[in-house]
Amino acid sequence: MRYAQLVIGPAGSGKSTYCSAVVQHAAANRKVIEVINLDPAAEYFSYEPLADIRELIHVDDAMEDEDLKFGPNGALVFCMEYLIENCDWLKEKLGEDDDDYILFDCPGQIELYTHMTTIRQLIILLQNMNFHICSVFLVDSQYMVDGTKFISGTMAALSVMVNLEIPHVNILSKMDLLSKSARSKLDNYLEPDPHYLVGDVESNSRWNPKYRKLTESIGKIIDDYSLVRFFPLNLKNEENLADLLLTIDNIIQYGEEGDVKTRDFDYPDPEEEDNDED
Ligand SMILES: Nc1nc2c(ncn2[C@@H]2O[C@H](COP(=O)(O)OP(=O)(O)OP(=O)(O)O)[C@@H](O)[C@H]2O)c(=O)[nH]1
Ligand SMILES: [Mg+2]
Repeated sequence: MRYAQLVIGPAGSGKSTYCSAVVQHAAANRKVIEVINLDPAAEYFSYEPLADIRELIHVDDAMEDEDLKFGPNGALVFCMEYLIENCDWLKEKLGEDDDDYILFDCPGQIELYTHMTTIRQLIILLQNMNFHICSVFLVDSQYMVDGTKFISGTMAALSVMVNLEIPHVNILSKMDLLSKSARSKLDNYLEPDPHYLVGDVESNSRWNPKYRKLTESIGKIIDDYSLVRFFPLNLKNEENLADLLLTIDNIIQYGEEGDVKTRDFDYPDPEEEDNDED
């Protein structure tokens, strides 16, 4: 069995920084976690990647090509499709070792996760290579400290969860940047209470009553069905990171000794049961 985190999220949400922090944390605990850069437009990251998509294709290749002439966003989507079409490159880089633990540092284009199918195809490819995968969706906590933004971020997370169909953890990144008052406001949202969220929505526009009602209904559905939860992450706090990794490791069954146990269960004989009732 092999283990992976698909590190995804909007542009600049802290994906590459998270990958570096996880690698360092693992090293400090004598564990090996590797990172593969899957961002064809990446310019800087501080980890040493096991593989780098830019060796296969760079976003500039798709933009400068005389026939393709893509803009930056189309070029990025093209590169991800190119990766799937040329998946032998990735297979070769991943090799066939058992027990690997890999972080995939993905691009920051949200459409890839909310409704396109390329990342889903990548997931199937990895699952066929024996990977247990968890998607880790980072959202910058600074954009979540008012009611409407929080609901909007929650809906984005929900779209990703529905589109990718794999075990999923939502992270509020960059918690170290929040002021005390912003932190306590966010704490109220983390136990989602639609009334609290709606209380935060401004009430000075003409269409506001309807808008409030819609916001409240969405908040209520999310709350009633426990659809989305966020894990607040402060990378400067090792214990906080360790807690998160423990949750993820449990999800992907990393570190469990031996195979997953199967239940030894004898189904009752229906005939015998009928006789008992008589
Ligand atoms: N203070 C603080 N800054 C952070 C944290 N995580 C990321 N940053 C900063 O936020 C900026 C973006 O971080 P990245 O890790 O490059 O974000 P990304 O999601 O990989 O960005 P893209 O790959 O461009 O989508 C950088 O300037 C980081 O230094 C954090 O936990 N705390
Ligand atoms: Mg990045």
